[in-house]
Amino acid sequence: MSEKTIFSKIIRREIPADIVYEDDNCLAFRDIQPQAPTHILIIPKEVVAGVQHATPDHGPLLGHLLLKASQIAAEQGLAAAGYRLVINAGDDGGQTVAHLHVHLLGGRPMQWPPG
Ligand code: DGP
Repeated sequence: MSEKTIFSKIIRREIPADIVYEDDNCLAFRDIQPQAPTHILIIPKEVVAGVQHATPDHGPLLGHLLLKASQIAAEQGLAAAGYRLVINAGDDGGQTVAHLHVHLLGGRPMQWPPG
């Protein structure tokens, strides 16, 4: 596994995180700078630097991340009111950690367009 980012260290339990879900392919934990009452990051255990670096081989993994985000949202009690999933890609997208991650945001009404 690459040792590139802080998320790899979270996967390896080298730094603490508030983990809410884990399976063989992904890990979900609470964002350290929450932008909503519920703010969870869903990341693949395989290091993919961002969705812009995903290949067709990553299709099942990308699907898995979205399905788990939906499952976690339901477990967090967000399904009825709704929530937002965000993937930031690259500098203009606001991506700061070069390890693919899906933001799950909920617990308040979201604005559109995003900033
Ligand atoms: P992005 O800007 O899309 O790359 O989002 C990266 C997110 O990662 C950002 O919302 C803050 C979060 N984050 C950065 N470092 C840590 C950390 O060490 N622990 C946790 N739980 N979240 C982190």
